Amino acid sequence: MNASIDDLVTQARVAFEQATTPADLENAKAVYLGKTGRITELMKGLGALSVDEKKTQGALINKVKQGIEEALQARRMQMQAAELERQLQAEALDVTLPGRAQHKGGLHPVSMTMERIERVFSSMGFEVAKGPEIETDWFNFTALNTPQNHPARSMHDTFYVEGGHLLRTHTSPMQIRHAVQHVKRHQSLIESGQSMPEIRVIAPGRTYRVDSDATHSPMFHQCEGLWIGEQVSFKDLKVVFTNFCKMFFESDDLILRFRPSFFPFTEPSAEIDIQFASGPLAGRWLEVAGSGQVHPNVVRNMGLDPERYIGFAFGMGPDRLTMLRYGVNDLRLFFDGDLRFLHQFQ
Ligand code: 2NL
Repeated sequence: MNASIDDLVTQARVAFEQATTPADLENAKAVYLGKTGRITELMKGLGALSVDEKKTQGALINKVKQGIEEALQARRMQMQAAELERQLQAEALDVTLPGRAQHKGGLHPVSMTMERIERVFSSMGFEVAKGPEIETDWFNFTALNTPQNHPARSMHDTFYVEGGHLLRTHTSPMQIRHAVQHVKRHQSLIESGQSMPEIRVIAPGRTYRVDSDATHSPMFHQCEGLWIGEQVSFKDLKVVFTNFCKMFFESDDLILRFRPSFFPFTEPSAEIDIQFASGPLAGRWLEVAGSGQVHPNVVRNMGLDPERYIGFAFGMGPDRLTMLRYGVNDLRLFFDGDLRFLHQFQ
């Protein structure tokens, strides 16, 4: 009898060990310590015993009960510890893993040049005008004094789209649009014979020509500039463009040369060449822009009297300026989208 009572602790311990969940453990506990459990049954049996037997048997049952409770408590702690360990494992962080990279975007080198040009001219009081890439024949050619038979108008050189429209071959049409708006805005001033505020604007943007090789892309960038007033001279063109070059290339060590040329929209006209005194391009004359005094017919097409208003215009290629500034030797690199090339500018 006593031996089997002593065994109860061992039996209970085994049952508790075999329980794998807290619910299992509570069920196992009920078998020994519950209302109809083994210990309770033994307690009930004490009533039939003598006083002496009650004493020894009661003490023994209590000892066994205590042993079972200890075994239960030990198993509970063990389960809690195991559960905690499992959670820690599940939530473990491997701090040695490489971090998730934050991929930062960046501007295309030509966009950097465009923004640079805009900043420099803004600092000299120029507005920045942006507008349509699909143009009318009037704004792209006729208003710019380009005759009907001019080769630039041929299908060979210009992309034509439906409805007689075309992809602009330069950004000058945007300057005409800007000038016409400017003149309209100040019409009453002009009609009353007073002075109109000067037109000072640049037009940066995408332009298109039927042309494709190592130095020509069918889509390329252009930035034109226009300054119209009553006292604007070729001297102002020289000052403005020289200042621009010095600011753009961040160098005072350069000289400009204005070489006679021809454009339908300017008269006289000049190519602008630049020469650096130092650096990898030192000593060579590099062509950077076309320019000239705005042709009287073009001034008239802006809605102004060419006898009173005069000015200059220029046009340059930001793609080429980007190549010069960063030492890039192939124009096509700008349009291939090769990240190995583009990353170098970030
Ligand atoms: C070049 C030549 C040039 C102009 C652009 C212009 C614009 C107006 C009126 C008169 Cl609204 N002229 N633009 C003038 C001379 C040259 O660009 O070789 N560009 C890359």
